[in-house]
Amino acid sequence: MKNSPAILIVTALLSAQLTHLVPCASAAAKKSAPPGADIARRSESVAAHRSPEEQAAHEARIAWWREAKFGLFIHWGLYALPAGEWKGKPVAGIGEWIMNRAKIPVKEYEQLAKQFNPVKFNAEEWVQMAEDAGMKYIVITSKHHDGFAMFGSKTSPYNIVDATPFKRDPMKELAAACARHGIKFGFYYSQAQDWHEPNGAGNTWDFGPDNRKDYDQYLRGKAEPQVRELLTGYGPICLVWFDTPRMMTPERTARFAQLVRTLQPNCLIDGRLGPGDGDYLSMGDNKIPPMVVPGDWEVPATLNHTWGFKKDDTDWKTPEDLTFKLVDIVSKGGNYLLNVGPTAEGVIPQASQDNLRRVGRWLKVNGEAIYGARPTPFGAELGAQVDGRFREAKDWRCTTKPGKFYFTLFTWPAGSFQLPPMKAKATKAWFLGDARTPLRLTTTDGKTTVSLPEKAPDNIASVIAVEIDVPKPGKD
Ligand code: JFZ
Repeated sequence: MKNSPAILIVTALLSAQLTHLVPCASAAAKKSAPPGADIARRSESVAAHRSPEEQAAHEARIAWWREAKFGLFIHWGLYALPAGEWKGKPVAGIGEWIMNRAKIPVKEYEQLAKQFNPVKFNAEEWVQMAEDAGMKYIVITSKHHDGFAMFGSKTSPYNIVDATPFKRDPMKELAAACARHGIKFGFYYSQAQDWHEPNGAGNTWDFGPDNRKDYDQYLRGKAEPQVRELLTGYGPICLVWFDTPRMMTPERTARFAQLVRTLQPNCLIDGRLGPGDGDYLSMGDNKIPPMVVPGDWEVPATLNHTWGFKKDDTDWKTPEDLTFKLVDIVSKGGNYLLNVGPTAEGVIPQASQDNLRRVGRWLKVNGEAIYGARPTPFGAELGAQVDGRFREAKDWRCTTKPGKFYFTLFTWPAGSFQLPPMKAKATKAWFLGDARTPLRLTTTDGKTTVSLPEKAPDNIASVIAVEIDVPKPGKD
């Protein structure tokens, strides 16, 4: 098991409390930029502009999120009705973009509201599913780019209470269900693009180019008042997930940030509001960095290939793949925000539910390796540079807690698992879910191996917990 110097340098950037876990290989001089270095720089720059007071406030409000690791994203809106098809023809691309992709005029798209009647919607069931999946927070589209508010808005009649036969406010029901289940509740809000409004960004087919619009009229007249409504009418909001910051100058960004910080100081702001002011970096959709990334960051991701429901997209990621991605992301220091796209009837597709619940069953046994866990101090297990390209390795991942390492094995080794080189001494090992059966540790020539049974105890991935004796600072 070799530790590439580049990987060790990224590892060394981790917080001071982890430094005692850095493996013993010497941090050799950096030869070329390690994979993921650009992302690491971006992540660090998120925090760079904060004053000490802002940094302290940020630390306080993000503490729960750092523990949570796994959240449910929900993309739900009028686009669930066409479900990827317009006038009998499939429309390529993500489902919630159908108005834009098919250049549907506002007057036509608006008509969808009259048919939107999700009678099977049940907030309790949705939140129960998130809980079963082991997810700790929910972020739902309160208004996507199509401009339709999925909450009862006084700012615009183009909303689910006033414009549909449904007449209920599902956001109120979800907020209440989340409170009952102890799950944090947050809103996605498309602050910049609003294809329904003449002065919102994005709708060039009805309203002409964005640079001729009175953008601030839209921001002040709709987006800002709606964000205010969301932060005053639904109890504690854990997070506002802004998106696609088109034309968001620092000044416009600051207006939204001010709103959030004033109305709900504990509410997080994601990384897509505009320049500055976010609490964490939002990675590109479905983009998992190759390396450990310092700072706070999240990967928003789909279960198939769309966010909003599309009837033809049944290409689901498997529970095995989802579990790997969750562990992979946590071992690199991030959060996983995984999306479902409910139907126009208000039902989360069964395959999404099944696959998420399977991950939840794995977490019931192995969650100790995930919630509140810190990234790997190693790195060689993530992959290596081969012929100038990064080749990912997928055999195992490591997460940590004070005094403990968790090795999640996705490939079952024959007989034993050799621990990567480390300063700390491994004193005890066991499988999560079977803490009373110790696994034998053998050290020869400075290499420690854990003896394993022939068969993996978990069908998806087994986690070996290793207790370590951390060397005292000052001694090598
Ligand atoms: C945006 C939306 O346009 C999309 O509909 C969905 O809501 C998604 C979660 O976010 O799409 C993006 C935004 C940013 C990136 C990729 C897709 N990005 O930074 O790579």
